[in-house]
Amino acid sequence: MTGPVPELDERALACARHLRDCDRVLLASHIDADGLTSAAIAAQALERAGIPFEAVFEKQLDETAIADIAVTDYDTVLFTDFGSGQLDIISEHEDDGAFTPVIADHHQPADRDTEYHLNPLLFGIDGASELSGAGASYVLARALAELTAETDGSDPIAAADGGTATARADNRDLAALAVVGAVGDMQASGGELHGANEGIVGEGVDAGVVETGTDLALYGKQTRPLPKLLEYATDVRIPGISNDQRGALSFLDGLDLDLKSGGEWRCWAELTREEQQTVASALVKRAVERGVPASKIDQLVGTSYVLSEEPVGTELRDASEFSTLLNATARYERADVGLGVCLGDREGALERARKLLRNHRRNLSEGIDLVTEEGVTHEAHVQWFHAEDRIRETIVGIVAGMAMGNDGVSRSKPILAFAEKGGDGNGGTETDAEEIKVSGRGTHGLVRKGLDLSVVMGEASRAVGGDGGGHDVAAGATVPKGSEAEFVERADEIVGDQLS
Ligand SMILES: [Mn+2]
Repeated sequence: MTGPVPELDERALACARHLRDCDRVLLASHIDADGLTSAAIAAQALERAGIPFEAVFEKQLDETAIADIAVTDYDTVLFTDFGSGQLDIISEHEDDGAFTPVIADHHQPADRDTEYHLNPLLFGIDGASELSGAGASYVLARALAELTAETDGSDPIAAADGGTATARADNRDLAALAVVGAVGDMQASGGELHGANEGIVGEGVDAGVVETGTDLALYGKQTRPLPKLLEYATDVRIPGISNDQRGALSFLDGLDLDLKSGGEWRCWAELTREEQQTVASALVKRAVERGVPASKIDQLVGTSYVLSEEPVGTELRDASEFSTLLNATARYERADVGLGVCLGDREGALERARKLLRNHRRNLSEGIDLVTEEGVTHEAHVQWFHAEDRIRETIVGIVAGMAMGNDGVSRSKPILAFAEKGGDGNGGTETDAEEIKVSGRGTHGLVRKGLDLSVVMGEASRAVGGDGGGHDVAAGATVPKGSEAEFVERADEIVGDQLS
């Protein structure tokens, strides 16, 4: 077999052989866009291979979650998009004979290994930028199909009607979900996917489920009316258009194009190629005139990943809009809805997912209003606010990042945002939280000056009896209630050292 990632072939086949011989499997996956697409890929591969399974989702695969999995009477557990980092705990249960783990993950492995462990990092492939959890699951899915074909002695469905059916028979149709997972895990850097991910994109293109092209790199090409597409695009700030409703409208009005249909603004995806080119060149021209640096202007264009079998004008057609929709279901712990959308439920699940995304956007804007109205407290090197139970802990970090730059919220200091764990974000709920979630957000400019929030959040939280970590520009921690002031003091010191 030459799978999409040849380095992983042998291990993937070993994992697939073990799964094939199981009477049934428990599928456990992470709740985020990559975890949901991982589960959807694994679920379809298991189903097509005739292996019964049940799926469970966890926000965090901690000791308790693994113990809960161990007491089920499944002999084999397939972990997707997590499991590697928890191998120390998982292996203890394996040693006790609780279950055999099969792991398709891309995170840094703990200091133990196991036989059926499929992770790009074990084979010299970067798990942060070249292969996602969904990608690892896809490699496994391709291996499962390979075994099925061997057993049947042929490609039965392919023989009957070729084309798409071939893609289904060898699971290459699942490449579309793997691309959504990789994009959801922010693996498209510099506007495109790289390395092992490129191999998967290639299989998706061959299978007719993915189309790539050079296109405007703005979010919302399928679903946002043109003025909103331009107004909300703030990764590359174009003065007079970004964050400027009237500016965006007058820019479009100034083009010699008919961009409305039935009185409504059209979406980017509905424009002809010529119309798109006219808008894009006018946008670039405007950016140049307004002094946007060339390196920034380059970022206006990137590779688009289109799911060609999905209808034009829906979130599902664009990998980045699809992954945003999935993240919205994940943030509100509706993995069932996200999985349903991935598995093709285009009515109930899709409508519920859209509603979750609308609510999510409303929660974000209400959260930003709250922070802007109440303001933040400025220390020497950091600024902070405490949302208590008025902003949901799962979104307080995004709110903090988006509020930076608003009145009174500086972009020259990192921001720390506290929220009670377990709150619903509506206030007034009796959460009796013992634990407080802290999210830290910086800017890339601060990171270039030495800021590393993963260190700040990790050290400051451990100093007060909590724990945390993450990335240089964004990190999180959990601390005991009542330790917030001490946490801020420690964080302020560490940031001061980093930026000095
Ligand atoms: Mn992932």
